[in-house]
Amino acid sequence: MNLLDKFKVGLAKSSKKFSVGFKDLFSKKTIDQNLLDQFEELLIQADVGVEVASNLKEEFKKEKIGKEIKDEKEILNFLSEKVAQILTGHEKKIEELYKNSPTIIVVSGVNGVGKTTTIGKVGKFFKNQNKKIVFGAADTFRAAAIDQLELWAKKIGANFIKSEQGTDPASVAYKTVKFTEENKIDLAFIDTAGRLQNKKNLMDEYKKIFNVLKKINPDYPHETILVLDATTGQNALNQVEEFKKIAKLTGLIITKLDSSAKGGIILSICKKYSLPIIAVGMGEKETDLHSFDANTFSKALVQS
Ligand SMILES: Nc1nc2c(ncn2[C@@H]2O[C@H](COP(=O)(O)OP(=O)(O)OP(=O)(O)O)[C@@H](O)[C@H]2O)c(=O)[nH]1
Ligand SMILES: [Mg+2]
Repeated sequence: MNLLDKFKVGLAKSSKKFSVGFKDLFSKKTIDQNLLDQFEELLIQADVGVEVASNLKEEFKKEKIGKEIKDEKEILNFLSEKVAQILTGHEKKIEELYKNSPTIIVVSGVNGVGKTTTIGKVGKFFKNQNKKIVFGAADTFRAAAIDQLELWAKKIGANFIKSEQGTDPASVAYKTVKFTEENKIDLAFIDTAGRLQNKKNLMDEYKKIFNVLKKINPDYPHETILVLDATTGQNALNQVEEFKKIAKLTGLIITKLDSSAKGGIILSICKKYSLPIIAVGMGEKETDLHSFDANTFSKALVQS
C-alpha cells in the first residue's frame, strides 16, 4: 500500500463524513449563512478545532459566496488546498533527526500515547541506515516499561541501558549518554515515563532529566520529541502546552492515525504551534511509521 492509501485508510472516518456531508450540503448549489454554518460544523466534527473551522469558513465565504457551486467535488478541492496550506512548512523528515554523532533524543508524552513503540520504530528506521543506536529506559516507573523497551532493543538490534525500577530517571539518562559518548553511538533515544502533565512530582522528575543532560553538554538533548495520540482529540493541545513549559520541544510524532482517529487535530496543532511533525504512526509494527507529508495528508483527509 502506498502512503496515500495508508493515510486514506487511517483517515476514512473523517473523509467519509466530508464527502457524504458535502454532497448533502451542496446539492442546493446556493451558498447561504446556514450552509456555511453546517460546513463549519462538519469541520469541527473532524476535530480540526473551533478556530481552524471558523477560519476555513471565513475563507470559504470570501471566495465562494454568491458563486455557483458545481458539485461537492469543488468544495472538497477547496478544502484540500486550504488544509495543505495550513500543514505545509510543518514537515520534517525522520532522517533529519540525525545530524551528527552523537544525537541525543528525549521522547516524552502522557501515558499510553505510544512513546516506547515510537522509539522502537524510529530506532528501526535508523538501524536500516546502519546507525549505532542505544535505547535508555528512563521510564523507571513500571518494571514492565523497562521490559517493553528492552524487547524493542532486541528486536531491532539496539544497545540497551537500564537501571532498576524506581531509580531516578535522570540517572538512567546520564548512564545512557555516557554509554553513547564512550561507545561512539550515533543516536540515543531516552524513553520517559508517561506522565500526567498535571502531576507536579512527575513533571519535576522529567525536568531533572534535562538538567542532568545539559550539565554533560549544553547542546543535549538535540531533540525533544512529544508524542501525541491522534485519537485523543483537542486534549492534545493541552499536552503540547504543558510539556513545552518544561523543556523546549523540537518536534511532534502523531500516533494511532490508523485507528479511527479523526485526524483534524493535526490542523489545530499546526495552526497554533510552529512545531514540525516528524512522523506519523499508523500501526503497532516497526514499519508502521511514516514521514509526514502535507499534500498526501490533506488529500487523504479530504479525499478530493
Ligand atoms: N494502532 C496503533 N497503536 C499504536 C501506535 N503506536 C502505539 N500503539 C499502541 O499503543 C499502546 C501504547 O503504546 P506504548 O508505546 O506502550 O505507549 P507509551 O506512551 O510508551 O505508554 P506508557 O509507557 O505507558 O506511558 C500499545 O498497545 C501500542 O502497541 C500506532 O501508531 N497505531
Ligand atoms: Mg512507554
